[in-house]
Amino acid sequence: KTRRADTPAISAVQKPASVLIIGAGFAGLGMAIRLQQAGIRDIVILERADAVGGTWRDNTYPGAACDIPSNLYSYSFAQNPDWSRSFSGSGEILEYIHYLVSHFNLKPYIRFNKNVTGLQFDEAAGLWHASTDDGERVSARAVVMAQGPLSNASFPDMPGLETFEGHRIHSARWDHDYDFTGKRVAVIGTGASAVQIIPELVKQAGFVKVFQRTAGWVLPRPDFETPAWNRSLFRKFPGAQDALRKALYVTHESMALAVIWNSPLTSVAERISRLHLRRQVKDRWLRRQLTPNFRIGCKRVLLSSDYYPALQKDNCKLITWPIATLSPKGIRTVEGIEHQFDCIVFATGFDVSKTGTPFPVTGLGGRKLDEEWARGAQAYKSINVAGYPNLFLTFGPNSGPGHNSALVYMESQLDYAVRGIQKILDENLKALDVKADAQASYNVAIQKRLAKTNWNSGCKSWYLTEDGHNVTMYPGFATQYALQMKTLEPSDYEATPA
Ligand code: N01
Repeated sequence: KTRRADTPAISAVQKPASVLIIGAGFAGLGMAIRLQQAGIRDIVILERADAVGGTWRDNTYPGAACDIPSNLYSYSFAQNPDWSRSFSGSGEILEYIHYLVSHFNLKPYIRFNKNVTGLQFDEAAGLWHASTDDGERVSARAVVMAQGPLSNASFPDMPGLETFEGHRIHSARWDHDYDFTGKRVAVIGTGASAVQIIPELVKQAGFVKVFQRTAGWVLPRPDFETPAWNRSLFRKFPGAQDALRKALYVTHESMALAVIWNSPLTSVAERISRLHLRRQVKDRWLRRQLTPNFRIGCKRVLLSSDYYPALQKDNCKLITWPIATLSPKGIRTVEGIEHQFDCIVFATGFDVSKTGTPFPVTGLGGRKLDEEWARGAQAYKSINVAGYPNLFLTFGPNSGPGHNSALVYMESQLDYAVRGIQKILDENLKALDVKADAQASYNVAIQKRLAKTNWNSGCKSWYLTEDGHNVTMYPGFATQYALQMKTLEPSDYEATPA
């Protein structure tokens, strides 16, 4: 049917959906699968890009891969027996995401190029209204925010940034048309993205200078090709893959003891990392420059077996002088030397909003979520916020993992959201709103536990707000997190019938 120019916008007459999901990355698609499996199919997914995949669609830099083993970095309800490596590359992870879309027939739910610009709760109707930047309005009984915590690439606020006349590339928005062959390249940053990019860049570029502000802890990455017999075993006996997944889960859980809290295992992990450095870097001066000055776990632990060797290639140099300014020709460090480049790669991370929301969210009585979160985001069990009924967050405040697969945490959140949404629909509720006191006491307990973690041991990281509050990470084992998400305690919620 063709729409006449004077017909009202479709949205104005569209029937509200049961559930609106914002984002078609891992979380949004997983949410749709779990809802579908619970018999809820009246779903709309709004995706701002023109393709699914979220972070794995965007992060296509050379060497992009996951630093959690693939058997754990996938959904337990959709295991992939065919992973080609122990740690898969971004291309294969994206293929897995495409597989989820086709296998679970998710395409019909997704509306691409729909950038949500605001969410508003209509108290009288018990509906959320989402507006998009092309002027559409989509309404739903419940909303799941799955726009991703690391989806906005950030260029640091450096003097002279705009004056640089060469090429600028951000790790999360790679320019595949740029030919690095023979080029003079700078890499700013030495975090998880940089340690994957640098070994690939040195293979192609003329030379690479790496600007390090803080040396990170690096552990070896046991990456290998999966033998064919292993894949056929997993295909024939899915139980064998389940068993491996459980073993990987337990191993990662034990890492919590090393990286979350300061324990004897913390020192063991540091010793292993120092040994890795000593084995791979013979030059004492370089080793000193690469030795971290904070406790392991305070920042994200890096996994790489080829980062240190890459730094020692003839065409690579580590620069530890702080950057003073960018100039038209390159980068000037504080001791006054100008390094000239054709291209600067910014592996400088993401704009992780810890005090705001990606778009205005208006709840009961016109309250605004970013005003409430101005001094640090908080939620009940990381998923619900008092005053914003029927709204579920994925990777909300204090749900980040430092030691285990993000997807393990994600599954707990998705299943919790299904429980809440089922309650809203089955009991025909206008509003299911977490009580403010339940949220407050949950957060008092979380902050008390956070104070004792390595994240608060003095380093600066994207986990913390400017004033040192950790509103990002969950201070415990993934198992603890999963347990708390197993039950939706009705007494913690205010339920308003329609
Ligand atoms: O970003 P980062 P990332 N001047 O913020 C430096 C996930 N991830 O993209 O440490 C100079 O960690 C900054 O220096 P410093 C993972 O959760 C996962 O690498 O702040 N330097 C740092 O070295 C990870 O935690 C995978 O002193 C500046 C770097 O830039 C998250 O993404 C792979 C600077 C930024 O490191 C982010 O990782 C990749 C400045 N002004 C990423 N500003 C997996 O394998 C910043 N830096 C799953």
